[in-house]
Amino acid sequence: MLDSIMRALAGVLLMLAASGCGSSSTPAAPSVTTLTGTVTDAAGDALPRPGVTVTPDLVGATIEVSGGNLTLMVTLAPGTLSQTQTLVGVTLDTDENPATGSPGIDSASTDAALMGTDYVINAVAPRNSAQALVLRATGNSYQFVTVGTAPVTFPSTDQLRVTVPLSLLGNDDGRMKFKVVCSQYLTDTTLTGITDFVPDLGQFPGIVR
Ligand SMILES: [Ca+2]
Ligand SMILES: [Ca+2]
Ligand SMILES: [Ca+2]
Repeated sequence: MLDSIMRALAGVLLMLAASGCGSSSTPAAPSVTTLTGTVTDAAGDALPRPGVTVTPDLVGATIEVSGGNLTLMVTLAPGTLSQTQTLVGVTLDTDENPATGSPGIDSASTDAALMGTDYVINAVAPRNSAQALVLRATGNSYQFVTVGTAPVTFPSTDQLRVTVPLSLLGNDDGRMKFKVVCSQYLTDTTLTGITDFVPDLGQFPGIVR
């Protein structure tokens, strides 16, 4: 008697399990999760700097993380990106902890309460190349070491793209805060001050989720 009840219960459980499966008619999502974050900025707000005729002017940036890689796409206002002379710097707070990494994103630590920069992707670096440098903060003191390089491509005249494996970013989970700055090379070893920020200084950083 008990045995038949148990078998009947098992049958009901199987049916429930089967109906549970059947009710979800959509196929399982692919195992590759894509995380994204986008920031935008006005055109025409870049700071003119001595020695530069066309000032790099950021209008937007997107980070996409998928399949173990981070792909960065930065867009400048039409005609303001020099593919060989503009330096775009992407500051990443990979652990989303303002207390770790370099404080803020500029030398005045303006954003220190919002971001502690753990990694920077500089593109192009060096000048006149199609290469990006990946840098890691070595402490809480604006000091960085190079941890790798990546090729830079230009999908259009005003866009720059870099893909970096997460293994170069401390095997981060891809969730992070970020801001983007730009400046212009004056010589191989000197740059203008930052000409534009996205999001602007003091504003909350972009978030990759
Ligand atoms: Ca701008
Ligand atoms: Ca940090
Ligand atoms: Ca993270």
